[in-house]
Formats: sequence, structure tokens, C-alpha cells
Amino acid sequence: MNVKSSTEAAELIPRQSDPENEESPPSIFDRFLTPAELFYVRNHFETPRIDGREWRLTVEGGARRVEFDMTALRSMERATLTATLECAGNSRALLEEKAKGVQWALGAVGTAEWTGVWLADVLERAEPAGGVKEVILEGADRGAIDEEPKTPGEIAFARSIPLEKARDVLLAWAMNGEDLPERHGYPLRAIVPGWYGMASVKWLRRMALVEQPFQGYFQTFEYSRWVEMAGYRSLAPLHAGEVKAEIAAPAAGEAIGAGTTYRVRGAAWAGESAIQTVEVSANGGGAWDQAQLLDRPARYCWTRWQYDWRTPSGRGRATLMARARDASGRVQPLERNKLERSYAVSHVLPVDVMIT
Ligand SMILES: Nc1nc2c(c(=O)[nH]1)N[C@H]1C(S)=C(S)[C@@H](COP(=O)(O)O)O[C@H]1N2
Ligand SMILES: [Mo]
Repeated sequence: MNVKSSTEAAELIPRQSDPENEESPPSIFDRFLTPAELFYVRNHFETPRIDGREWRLTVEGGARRVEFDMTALRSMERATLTATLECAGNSRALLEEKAKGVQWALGAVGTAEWTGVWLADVLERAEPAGGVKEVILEGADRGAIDEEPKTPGEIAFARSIPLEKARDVLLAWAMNGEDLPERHGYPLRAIVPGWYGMASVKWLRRMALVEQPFQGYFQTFEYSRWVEMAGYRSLAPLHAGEVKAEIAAPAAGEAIGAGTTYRVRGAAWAGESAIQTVEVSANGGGAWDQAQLLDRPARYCWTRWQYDWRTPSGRGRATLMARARDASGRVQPLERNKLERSYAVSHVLPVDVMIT
């Protein structure tokens, strides 16, 4: 049997320079945890250089303005969380209609074990008033956006989290047991499990408790989707991830022997839910077979899967599809949802191969 392990170079794939944006290589799907060196990098501005000893985190908008340094945070109760991060723009390059933004293929995703303190424990010290609805997380990176809609000078990368979700959020200083690398948010970043990556603010330095929804650039102009409200189309910030399976092998266009068994491999994840099943179709969606799950399905985390495919006996083109279902009953749709703008590419993405 032909069991193909990833032979691709184990290096990040550059997608944009200045600011640095790099995609994880297909070999990440060989392991449950993604090593930090291979974890995709999504930056909107230049990486800020931060001295961890000088760094402070402030919380404003509560009864008390509080400030933490790294020593103070590390003396609090520690928590560890395993979570998959997927950029909301992941797989955009595979859309039939070209969408604006960094052209990510399948690798703007990765899974890591994050260690730090719960956001809730930090916020509590600021004594939030009853009317607080959201907390704004601000990164130390900033810049001006000179494409329309232009920003009025420089803005910081910032996102808000509703207080109900803030309970799940970790403020992490470690990734897979080591200090956060600079480009992944050193010395402290948020991990908002189950939400698209944009909510997991890196280089966290200030938080503000607010009583009104924040309408920042990165949740209105960017990272928003069309929703329906009282019969009207309205823009709402992207939040939790959709259910999605990706095929890591074969790659599009790969040549595969006729009449053999080929091990199709991939990963699937489901935002705040857990994967329940992954099915594979090799005949355009007519018939679906169950794939075998390789990791125990867990909330917030991907589950890798495999399927031994009996390849056709004749030569020609074949199309593979993978479809995931999650514990909340969601199933990946076959068609692209246009209300997602250029984000949340989560419909079934067929992979065409050559049978030779
Ligand atoms: N401060 C800051 N935080 C940020 C970003 C950023 O540009 N600046 N990018 C966000 C986006 S869009 C994603 S997908 C994730 C990516 O995290 P990573 O680069 O560690 O993979 O970080 C998020 N946090
Ligand atoms: Mo992202």
C-alpha cells in the first residue's frame, strides 16, 4: 500500500513580506501539535520589539485601573489550553472567485498548547461594573492603512470580546511549553478558543472594559460578515469558527497510481465545537465513506483523519472531497456562502488528482 508521508520542505511558506505573513507547510498535519517554527504567522503591522522586563499590561474601564508586569502574571494561578487557531482568511486562495487579502491556501491554521492565566482572573482585579459588555484587547503593533477605507493615521491592532466569551479566554505567555516567540505575540497574547484567529490578539498591552459594542477597524471594515437583522443585511464581527475538513494529502494535481490503495489524510476542526465525523467522497459527492479519526475529538481542537482510498482502475482525473460534521450537528456545506465576504472559507474544497 502507498502510504505517503509529507515530503514537502518543513518550512514556513512566505505569503507576504512587510508585514511578515507566512503559511504553515503541509507537513504540520503529520503531528497533533504544530511546532512554533512551523506555525503560520499573520501580522497586519510590523512586529513590535518588546523588552519583557519593561513590558506592562494595563486594564482600564473598571472601578480600578490595574497594571501587571510579567512577574505579577506568573504569580497568579496558571492554566493550560490546547486550541487550534485558524485565520479567517485561510483557504481564500482556493476560492473560484478571487477574494482580496493575503492568498492563504490550506496552512493558515495550527494547533498549540498555550499556557498563561485566565483573562477573567485578570479582569476581576479591575472590578468591572455591572454594565460592562465587552473587553477591548489592544496589541502593541500599530500602523496606518493606506488603502480605502483609510485610517486616520496610525491605529493599533485591537479587537473586542463580549464578556460572556471572555470567560474562555487565556492570556498566554507560552506556546508548546516555551516562551512565546516574538512573532507569535511575545510576551503575552490572548487565545480565544474556537474563534477565528483575529480575536487572539498578540503583543497584548492594554485592555479596556466598555459598555457599548466596539466598532474597531478589525471587526467592521475587516473580519466582519453579512448577517440578517430584522430582514436587513447587517455587518457583524466574525467570531466562532465554522466546521471544516481539509485534505492535506493528496495535494491538488498529484499523480496517483491506478488500482492501488492511497491513504488520504487531513485534519478537521469545528470552532467552539468538536468534530464528530469526517467523510470522504471520491465520486463528486455521490457517495460518502467514513474516514478514521486519528485524534480524540475535543472542543477547540482539530482532529486529524485518514481514509484508505481504493483508486480507480482506469487513468484520468479524479476528485476527492472531505466533509466534516461536528458535535453540535453542523455539516460542512458544498457551496460557498457569499455572505462571508472574503473570510470563513469553510465549504467543501474538492481536490483534483491524476490517476496514472
Ligand atoms: N496584535 C496583533 N494580534 C494579532 C494579529 C495582528 O496582526 N496583530 N493578527 C491576528 C490574526 S488575523 C490571526 S489569524 C492571529 C495569528 O496568530 P499567529 O501569527 O500567532 O499565527 O493573530 C491575530 N492577532
Ligand atoms: Mo487572521
